[in-house]
Parts: sequence; C-alpha cells; structure tokens
Amino acid sequence: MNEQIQIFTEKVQAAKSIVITGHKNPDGDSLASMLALARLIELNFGIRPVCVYDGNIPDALDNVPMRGDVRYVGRVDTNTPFDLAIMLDYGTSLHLAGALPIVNAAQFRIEIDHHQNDAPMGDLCINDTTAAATAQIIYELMMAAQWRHDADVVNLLAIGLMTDTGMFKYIADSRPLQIMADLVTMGANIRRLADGLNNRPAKSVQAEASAVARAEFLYGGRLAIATVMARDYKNLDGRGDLIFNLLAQIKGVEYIVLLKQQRENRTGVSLRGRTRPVVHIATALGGGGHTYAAGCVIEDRIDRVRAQVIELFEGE
Ligand SMILES: [Mn+2]
Repeated sequence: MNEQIQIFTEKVQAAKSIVITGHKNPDGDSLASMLALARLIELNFGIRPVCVYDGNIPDALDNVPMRGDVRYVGRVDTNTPFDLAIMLDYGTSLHLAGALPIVNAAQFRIEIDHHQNDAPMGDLCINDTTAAATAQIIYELMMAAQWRHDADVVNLLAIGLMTDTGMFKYIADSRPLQIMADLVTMGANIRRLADGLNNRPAKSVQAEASAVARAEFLYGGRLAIATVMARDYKNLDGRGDLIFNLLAQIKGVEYIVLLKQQRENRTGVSLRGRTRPVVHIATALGGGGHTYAAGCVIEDRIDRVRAQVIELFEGE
C-alpha cells in the first residue's frame, strides 16, 4: 500500500483538476466513498475534486453528509478533460455508464474498488476484493497515509461500511467491525446515521411492501419471486432492498428474485441467495454481480423473463 500511496500522492499533487465517480445509481458505499475521498483530498492536498454520478441517488441517502456536493453527469462540463479521474466502487467500465467518457478523457486514472474486476481501467489500482466496502479501503488508505480527516469523513466512511455490509450482517471477517469501532471512537454515531437512512417517501415503501404481499413461492417455497410492474417501477428507491429484506425473513426461502418491468420489452432481474450463490444464474442470463447478489437487464417481456428465470432455478 505504501507504494500505491506514493503514486496516489504524486498524481493528486500534480493534478489541477480531479473528478471522482462510481457506479451508476450510487448506493450508500459508492456515494459515501466518493464524498469521503473528495473531502480527504480537499483537507490534505488543497484541491477540491468534482464528484459525478449517473442515474439516480436513492432518497434514503438524502441525509448523507455533503450530499449536495455530488453532481449529475449531465451537468458536468466535459469540454475540458480532467487531469485525474478516480473511479470508486464501480465494478466494470459498463457500470460507469454516462461517466465513462469523462474517465476515458482523463490523463491518469486511479481506481479504488472491492468488486471483482477482470478488466481494470486504472493506471493505478488500489483494489481489495476482501474489503467489505470501498469505504473500508479508503479508511485503510487514510490511516496508512496519516491523512487529516474531519467529522464528515468519519461519518461518510461509517455509512459506506454500514450500508454495504447490511449493518454488518454480510461480513466475512472482523475487520469491518474493528474499523467501525475506530470510527465510533472518532465520533461516528451509529444510531444517528442509521436513522438518517430512514428517509424514504411513503409511496416507495408501500410499493415495495405491496410487491412482497403479492410474491409467489416456487420449488417448495425455496424460491420467492417478487414482481414490480412499470407503474410502480418509478417508486422503487434504489434496488428494492426492503423487498429482499422482508422475503429473506420467510422460513424456507433460499433464493429471492425481483423482476422489474422497466418497459414493455425490458425487464430487470435482481437475484439474492441467502446462503447459496446466485451469480451463475445472472451470468446465464447475460448479467453478473456478486456471489450472493447479482442481476441483469433483459430486453424482453416480463412474463417471458419470468419463465426463463424459473427454468434456470430448476435443479438448484
Ligand atoms: Mn461497495
């Protein structure tokens, strides 16, 4: 990490303009990591990076510190290329979506990520697939480099860890808890931060609860399928986490599928496995993701996609 910090420092010091971006439709880790790193760079190098996103930011993240500092990609001047682009929590170039041209135009690229990525775009890669969140890698960088930080940085890193680990339910080792303990010592207030994430419009919670109420259960109750039709699709906040949270509480449910009718001929498929992998199913459908959380978008009608998905789960 020391050599990486040295290159990082040189590149940031040499840059007159810096852009930070992450995956489309930022989640808590992606958004909080961008803002935390931007603040760290401002505090330690005296230059203010521009944070850019594509897609939508969920209402649940409205209370995240510095939320107003992130700009929609369509509102960023792309005529002058940035000296340095930093990609965080992005997975693959595809997920950068509208921010990809900005990244491609930059003179130098640094990526910091915990996703598996077979084709990294960074000239410098600070990647760690064992990290529970990108916020965890930024914390490690901050400590190793002895960067100055403030309350916003501490709270942002805490939010990244809390959201990406499902409040520490999905951790593989004790490191995220050790880091969280440090962040609490530095002033992060878990209760206040967690409550700040409870910020969703009623219609959004109701749309997801209704999808749960209408869910179907197949293969002896091991596969739960929830469906959101086009009229309700706009009311989903982020990825429909509530749907997964509720269905995962049902005895015997092993796999959860969320089918989203984005348009007449376009269906989003999100897959979750409680203890068994689902990524191979997503891959078979032309998508990908994490071992237990994966998905894809298929240019086809929802009823046909539903039949295809059910068939793929036969034998699971
Ligand atoms: Mn992440």
